[in-house]
Amino acid sequence: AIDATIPLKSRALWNKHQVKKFENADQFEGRFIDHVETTLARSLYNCDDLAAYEATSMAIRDNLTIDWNKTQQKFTTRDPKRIYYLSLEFLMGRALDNALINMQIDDTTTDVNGSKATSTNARDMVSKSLNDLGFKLEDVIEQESDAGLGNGGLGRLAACFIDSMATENIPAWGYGLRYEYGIFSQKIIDGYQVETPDYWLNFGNAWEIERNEVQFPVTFYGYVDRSEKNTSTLAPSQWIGGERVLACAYDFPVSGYKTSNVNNLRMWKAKPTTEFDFAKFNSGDYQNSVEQQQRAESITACLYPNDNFEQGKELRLKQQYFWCSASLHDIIRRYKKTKRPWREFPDQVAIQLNDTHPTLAVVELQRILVDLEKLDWHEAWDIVTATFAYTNHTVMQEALEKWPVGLFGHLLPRHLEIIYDINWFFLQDVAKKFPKDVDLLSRISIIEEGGQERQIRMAYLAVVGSHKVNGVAELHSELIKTTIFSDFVKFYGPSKFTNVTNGITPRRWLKGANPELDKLISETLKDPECNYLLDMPKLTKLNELADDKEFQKKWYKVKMDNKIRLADLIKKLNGGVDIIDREHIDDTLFDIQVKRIHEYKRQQLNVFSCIYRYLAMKTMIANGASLAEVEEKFPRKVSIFGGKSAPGYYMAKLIIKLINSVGDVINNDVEIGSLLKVVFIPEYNVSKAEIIIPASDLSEHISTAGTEASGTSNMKFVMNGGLIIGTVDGANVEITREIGEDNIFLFGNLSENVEELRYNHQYQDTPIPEDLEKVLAHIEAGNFSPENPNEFQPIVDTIKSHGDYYLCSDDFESYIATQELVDQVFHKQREEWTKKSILSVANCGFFSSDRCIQEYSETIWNVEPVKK
Ligand code: T68
Repeated sequence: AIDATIPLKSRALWNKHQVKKFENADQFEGRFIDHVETTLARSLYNCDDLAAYEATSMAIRDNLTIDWNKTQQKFTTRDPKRIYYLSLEFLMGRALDNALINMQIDDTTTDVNGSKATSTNARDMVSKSLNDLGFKLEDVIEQESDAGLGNGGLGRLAACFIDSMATENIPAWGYGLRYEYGIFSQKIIDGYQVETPDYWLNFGNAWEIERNEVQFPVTFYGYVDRSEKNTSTLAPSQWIGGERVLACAYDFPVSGYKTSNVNNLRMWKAKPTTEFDFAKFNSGDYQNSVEQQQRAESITACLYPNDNFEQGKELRLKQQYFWCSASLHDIIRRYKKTKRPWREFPDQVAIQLNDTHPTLAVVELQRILVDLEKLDWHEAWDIVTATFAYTNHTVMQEALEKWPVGLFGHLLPRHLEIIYDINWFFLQDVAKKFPKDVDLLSRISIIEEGGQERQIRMAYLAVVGSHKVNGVAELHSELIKTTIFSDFVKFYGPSKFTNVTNGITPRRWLKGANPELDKLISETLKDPECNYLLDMPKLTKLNELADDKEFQKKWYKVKMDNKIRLADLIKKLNGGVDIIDREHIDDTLFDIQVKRIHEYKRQQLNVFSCIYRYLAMKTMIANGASLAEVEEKFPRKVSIFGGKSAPGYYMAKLIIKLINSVGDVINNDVEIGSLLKVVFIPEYNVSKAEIIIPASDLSEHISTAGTEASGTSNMKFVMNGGLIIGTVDGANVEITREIGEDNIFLFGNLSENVEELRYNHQYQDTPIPEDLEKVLAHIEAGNFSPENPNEFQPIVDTIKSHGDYYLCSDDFESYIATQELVDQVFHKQREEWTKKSILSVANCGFFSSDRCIQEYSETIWNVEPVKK
């Protein structure tokens, strides 16, 4: 592989100065000081925690970069099939701790005191070195801002997958956008969500490598040139672009657990081209011309802050095309180096579409093959469909991407033509197969007609352009076949549609977030090197210990410590004042719902149940019951909420305000003391999740059946020994199967009944349960908003007057009854509870994202690991 044209003398020099990784504490310390004094231009005397964080990160990045180079060289020589994961969101969180967990060091040197250091764990080694240098690893880690380049589940899934692909030695690259502003940060002011910009790059980014040499021009607007000879759209066409911007690559090395393979996450930033509008310049409008150019950067300025909702803004479409075009040209450039013919492209390249956001890549590849590479249309289309596969994350109408043809054709005129042609051939095939079904054609068409304007249905385009379509949990994968894609199942047959149940990386979500639990597990499994993290089904050994009283005690202690850690965080966020009663912490059920705020996720149902509990407690007291009697009926509990609302989502923001207002009333009611508390944790993000999740006794996954495609926080809670109260929705179904139905608290209506229940609300008055009526009446009376009594009326109205679309009233009673069962087990049968907690962890192995990546690799991508 070594280029024979390089003279021996030069090669010798390169070899002599070969860059080496640090391999022990001493070498790490040397690198650290190097970076402080040269890269950061600081010294011993002004090296603060932030500088220490940067120097540590850069020292580790150096090691990763060396392995990255080797890995990429190896892939170039071996030339295996590669997988490219296209995601508009990568919700990575912090990198330093994760890199330390993944890294292996074999330290055999002796330190200054003559004692032999034997640590093989990079985290311990770096921690000790930082101590010696005058820092604490925990404080250093805290300096890093979260890379919050995603909204929620979809973006975090991409981050877990990129971790598992590296761990599983899959030749994979991720492609995304390098937003200057990630998901906004959330302040709570007077109970309301207030958004502030997240300029996460404020202190630079130690983990990225700016690749000035990797740049692609990307074109927008313009027109399609139809020369006389060239009247058929199927023939190659010339797209004469209007605006041009540059896509510049920023690379993030992605390490895997216990492997020297380092994969790449390539993120594009938009920059102005160096071309200049000379007409403007000459007319003296220099300032304007510069400003125009500057506008290029706005393409990658900001992440769209909606989850499960598509707004249809032109800038969003621009982001999508910018990213798809740059990524495809990069992929093709790499492919072309192999000198293989085009027909082998799908044997070497698999591209996974994370939702419909990258569907333009399908069209762009077809355009490149037909217009630029001059392939025949059908030959090109076979290559395209063999390359792409598509993951669907939702069946909810408001989240399905559609673009008005006017807006689309203005920005991407040639792509619109190609979509029409794709559709034309597709509909011909459909008509041939079902000649009598006239309605089918309009139903299945990629172009939706009949509304005010024709719209492109991106999900349909993604299905037609891919060879496999998968849902993200079993129930969801069945639902897409019977609802949004039922006509496609009729046409293609069911085998095009498959399921890959989501997963999470146990490195971050177990070892990183819950070091005490990791320690207990590795000791118990006699696995000091923590190899179980690569083979999570090994945890089933814990089944034997579920009844062991000694083991239960240790298990319980871990949970207690994590609850104290969370109580400390809540205290800090509350200005140093405790909300949680420290004296009774082990008797307090930590009941947690953290996720994006959305009506379908039903935080409102949870807060209604808090109000119900509060009112019932108050009634008991009013009737003369003692606090002990109240506690007997309603044991100690703190309901913890967290999550962001999309800035423009009125109802979700009002739900946040309601939670805070209810908390204000309940937390300040001296009559009930500390028996019930309601807490809203502001700015829920990945690093907060790492503290919150390990502290749960119970977590809430209570979406209306059939609405939550999978959910992944449910898996995180279970992996940390928290029990679940949930509906029969998303991956709750598989969690029940894996851990056993005795270890999960399920309630509520099933998805097959949802349609009928909704119908009943519309056409017959469904009665509202009496206890819910009381709750709603209390809200309507203004008891949580004395200054503005009608403030929460819109929430009440969704249930009483607008058809209760999310079926809160239908599930309320079984929810309350199930909570009573929870209280019973937690407070009266604590050993039983701990046993369930142990069994949850013992049987959660299926939910490792490593298993997902193996399934995708074998059943969809047809790629294999490349190890040594
Ligand atoms: C989530 N989707 C699903 N979407 O809601 C969740 N949407 O059930 C599933 O577990 C997870 O994906 C992973 O599969 C999202 O998070 C978005 O964030 C989103 C972003 C932009 C546009 C639409």
